[in-house]
Order: sequence, then structure tokens, then C-alpha cells
Amino acid sequence: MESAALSRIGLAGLAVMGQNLALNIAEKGFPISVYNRTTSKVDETLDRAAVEGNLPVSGQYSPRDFVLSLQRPRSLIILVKAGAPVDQTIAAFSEYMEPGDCIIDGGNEWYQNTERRISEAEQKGLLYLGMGVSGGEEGARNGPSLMPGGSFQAYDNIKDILGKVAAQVEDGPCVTYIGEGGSGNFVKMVHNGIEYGDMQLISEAYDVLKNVGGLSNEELAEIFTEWNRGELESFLVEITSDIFRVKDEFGDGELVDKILDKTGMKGTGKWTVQQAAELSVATPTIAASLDCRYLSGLKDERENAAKVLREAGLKEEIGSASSGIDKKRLVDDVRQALYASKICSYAQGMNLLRAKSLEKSWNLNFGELARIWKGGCIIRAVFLDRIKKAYQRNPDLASLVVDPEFAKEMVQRQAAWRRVVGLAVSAGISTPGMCASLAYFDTYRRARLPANLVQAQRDLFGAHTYERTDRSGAYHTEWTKLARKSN
Ligand code: 2AM
Repeated sequence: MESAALSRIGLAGLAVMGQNLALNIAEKGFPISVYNRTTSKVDETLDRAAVEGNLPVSGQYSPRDFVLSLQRPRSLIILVKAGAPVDQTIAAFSEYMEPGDCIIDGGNEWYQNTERRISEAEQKGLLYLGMGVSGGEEGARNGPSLMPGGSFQAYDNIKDILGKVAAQVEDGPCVTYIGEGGSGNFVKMVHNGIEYGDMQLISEAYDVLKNVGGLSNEELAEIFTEWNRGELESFLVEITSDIFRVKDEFGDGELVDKILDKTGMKGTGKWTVQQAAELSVATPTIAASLDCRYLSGLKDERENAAKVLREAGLKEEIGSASSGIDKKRLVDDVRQALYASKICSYAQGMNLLRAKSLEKSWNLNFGELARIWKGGCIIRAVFLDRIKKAYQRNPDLASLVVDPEFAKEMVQRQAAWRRVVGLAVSAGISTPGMCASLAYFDTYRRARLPANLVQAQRDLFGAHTYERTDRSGAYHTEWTKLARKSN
């Protein structure tokens, strides 16, 4: 019955990501139908398909025509705004869909929405995937990192397409079946949290080099280019080196210095930190990067605080910290501090994923997650190969910090790391991400913490009891009575 003219797959929601992903799929040889609520975007996509090489894209102008233009079992990707628009889009299409057909949501959706939609779809016999897509506009067009979770059958139906569309690295395409339920969205969310951490750590490295080291934008561009040839090789380090080179078209100097220091955000970093708190997992580096975005938003208050504290006698300490600084050594120290801080940040993100995987029985494969992040996505980095290998060596690794290879790297870098953080603290340059990572490391690695005192306090004021190091059982002590009696 089905004619050859039917498309292999469909994509609805032709904003930037949707258009680029549709053209990528078509370019890999899979005929695709496209649809958008505002139909001018369908025409825009068709124009691009023609210009970019006569790609097999079929424009559809109604939900019904769109659904009926697909081969069965139908696979239909939606890339509309997360939340209610996804529900509205599903409602518009599902009317024409049949049992066995599949909906793939490629948006940055809250994982519980996906889990609700999976059961709603099941009631109609439809299959459902929540697929994280990372890589921005460029990634969507030329190869993103894809994190599909939900129905395995739905994944299997389009595995060939995803395998060709995803970014390719030496150990395969940057896609894998993540797990059941909303696992694909959850993994993408944590990926974004890790991305917040990476960006924060890079901005701190920049701050220290610029304000303590006195480096110019030109020098910074060269340093980041150089770093991108070594252990820090990554998309974010590479684009950072480009940023320092761009001149301001409206005046002297480089554009970076004219950008308002207020960071925007869309919410996935906040969700990551909220989930970490829910699951009692420490993610201080990611939390610090989120807090820093909040503080950056208080531009007026910060300007006022700078003024009030200057008037109150606060002296900038940068001058004394930076006088007589050995630039070359500072650059090398900051590189090491950045790398060590990154390891701790990834350890936190991976441990959050592990806690969720246990809670939801997702059975996440952390080595595979690190592998599919090696290409296409914003956090892509050579370093992820080391993470992949760490989890291959030991899938039950308690923390990246105790992987023998990473442990060695942390120890080698800790002196430099402490120098950078110490210098920044004494210069009054805040490095919340690096400090959070270092404190995480120093807390995690210590066999004995001052938590004994907190337990004693809790027992004193709330009779919460405590355990002892030398004998089993729960104890309670009449602290105040004993203390005052002995005086
Ligand atoms: P539009 O072009 O018709 O606005 C990103 O905003 C994408 O989500 C766009 O393709 C947009 O379609 C789509 N979108 C947003 N809200 C939607 C809704 N309620 N129903 C369908 N598509 C929606």
C-alpha cells in the first residue's frame, strides 16, 4: 500500500535546531517530512534543502498530511518548546497515528514530563522516546550528540538514522540507547549542568590570568590555543580562544571586554542542582556555577556594593598579588588548576547520574555516556576518553577521583591548584568553581572529617544520638550536665 514517496521519518518544529537536524537527516540519505505550526518555516526549510544540495525534504502543511506522509511504523521527531507546546503538538499528531508509531521529543524536556508522556502514549499503543540533543545549531546540522531514552523498540526503529546523523568519533557515533523512562532527558540535563561547571571554571581561569597575571586578550587567545593542544583540548577551550580574537566593531579593543557581565540561562543547570539536592549528592562545582549566574544577574547591586565597600575602605588586593608574578608559571598553574577542577566537576555529575540510575533502575552505562559526549556536544573533549576508560576499568567506580589514573593526575596537579586558588583568594578574585572543586577533593579524600563535632552538637541540643568509632550502637550523652559538672 505504502508508496515509495512516503518519508522514512518526520520532524516537526522548525526553529533553528529543528531545521538543522532535519537537513542533517536528509543529507544522510533519509527522506524526511517536515512540519511547523507557522508554515512559513516549512518553506524556509525547503529553500535551504534546495540550496544545500537538493536534499530529500518533503514539506507538509497540516498535522494530518504530515503524519500520513510517513512510512509505518511512523517515527516522528518533535522539536518544539518544552512543556505545554510538546503536549499540544503530540495531541495534534496522535489523532492520526497508529499503534506501533513513535514520537521522539528532542527538546530539553524535564524528565518527568517524558515519563508521563510515555504512559499516555502507551495507552494509545504509541511508542515514545525523550532524546537529549546537544551541539547547538552547528551540531544539529553536522553531527550532534544524541541521548535517546524511553522505548527501546522506538530506538531500534531509527537506530540506523541516529547512527548516521550523530557526530562520529573514532570509537563510533555519538549516540547510544540511554535507558528507560526519562533517562535520555535526565542525562542531557546533567550534561548541561556539567557544561555550566566547565564554562564557570574557564571564566575563572580567564579572570585570574587577566586580573592577577595581567594578560592581554591577545595573550589569552594564544594561551587557550596552546591549551587546546594538550589535556584541555575541548570545544569550549577552542571557542574561548576564538572569542579573545574578535575585535569590537563599534570601538577600540576586543568585543569580549564590551559584553555585559550578566549570564543568561534556561533552567537545566538549576534542575541539575535541584536533583542533586533531592538525591543527597554533592555537586558543589555545578552549584557554584549556578550561584555565580544568579550573582552575575545582580549587576546594579554589584556596582553599588563595589562603591559602598570602596568607600568603607576596601582596598583592591590585586596589585600586591600580581606584582612580581611569574606569568609563565601562573599560566601553567592555572592550566593544571582548571584540569583538576574539571575532574572534580565531572565526578560530581557522574555521581548524580549514578544515584538517579539506582533510584530509577536505569542501569546507565557511564563509560558509554562519556563516549557519546566525546563528539558533537558542547562539553566534547579529549578528556572524556579518559573518563570512558576509567569506567571501563571499573563500572562501579565510586568516584572519578579514585580511579588510579585520575588519582595520579590530581596528585600531580594539586600543588599548582592550591597555588592558584590561594593567589585568587588573596587577590580578592572569586573563583567559586575552583574553590568548590578543591574543597570537594579535600573533603572527599579525608578519612576523618570534623563531622564528629557536628554530631556531638546535634546530640547535645536535639538528642539525635551519635555512633562511635570504636564500638557499635547509638549513643546519647548528657553533654551539658557532664560539662558543667566537671567545672
Ligand atoms: P512556531 O514557529 O509556529 O512558533 C520553537 O519555538 C518551536 O516551537 C517553533 O517551531 C514553534 O513554532 C514551536 N512551537 C512553540 N509553541 C508551539 C505550540 N504550542 N504548538 C506547536 N508548535 C509550537
